[in-house]
Amino acid sequence: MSITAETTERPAVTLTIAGSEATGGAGAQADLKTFQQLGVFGITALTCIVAFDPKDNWNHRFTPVEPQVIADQLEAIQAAYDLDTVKLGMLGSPATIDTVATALKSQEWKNVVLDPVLICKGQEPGHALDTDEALKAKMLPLATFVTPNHFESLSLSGMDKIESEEDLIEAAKAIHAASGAAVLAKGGVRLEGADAIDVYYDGETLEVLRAPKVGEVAVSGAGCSLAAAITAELAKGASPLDAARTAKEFVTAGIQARVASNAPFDAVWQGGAVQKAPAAAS
Ligand code: PXL
Repeated sequence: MSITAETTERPAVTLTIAGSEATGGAGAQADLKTFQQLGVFGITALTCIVAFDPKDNWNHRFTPVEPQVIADQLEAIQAAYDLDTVKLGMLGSPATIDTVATALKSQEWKNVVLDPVLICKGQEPGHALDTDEALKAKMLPLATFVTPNHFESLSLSGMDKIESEEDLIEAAKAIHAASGAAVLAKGGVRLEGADAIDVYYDGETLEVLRAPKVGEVAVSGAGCSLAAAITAELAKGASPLDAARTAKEFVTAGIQARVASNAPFDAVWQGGAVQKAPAAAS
């Protein structure tokens, strides 16, 4: 293979504030691979390190990064780049949420994409409850776009069940009302039916995005890659609805091309999605 320089165009710069998931399926690793694949320059502030435990049913071993170390990373990043787009992944503790909220409030943002990762197996439940509450109180108001999964939609909407497309629409509307953000509420494999549906709602436009389910088992990194793809598209100037549509196609292709692993979940392969060339001007 030979390599040649192809472009002199400068990419948009996109930050993810997220955890490391060591096996590379989810977290900051999935975000950076997605950013690269969609043509934006990715940077990361790490909030925690997750190492699955193969001796204990692949439960999560969770190690938070010291708040000062998170603040230091963000100080370096915000001094080095004039950023307007950020993605928030696993934050994992009230102390981390405070640190990240302080850094976010130190500047203006055009796009704050919140993947409201609520609990991580292996975390002590009382601790997780505090984290959920801090996330709702301190992060949700800063978000311009939120991407809750089924479990997170229940928690953020306060609904006691989401079993149908109508329920998911109600949840998306409730989360929009609580946050003011554009919402993409993900049904994934949790809702019955042949399609994986996601509900987009921004206060004006309601759209149900559909793609045929690829199997009935969730794939690691799908949620992270979806939110990262939305972030990349917003950074390139797409509207929130177009960003959601492109991200859905990107993740569907990544699930179809998934990488098998010995862990319980296969991993999304972000390289499975190839960008279409823009239509030639006629
Ligand atoms: O998929 C949610 C997620 C996000 N971030 C990190 C994770 C996980 C799930 O394992 O480990 C770091």
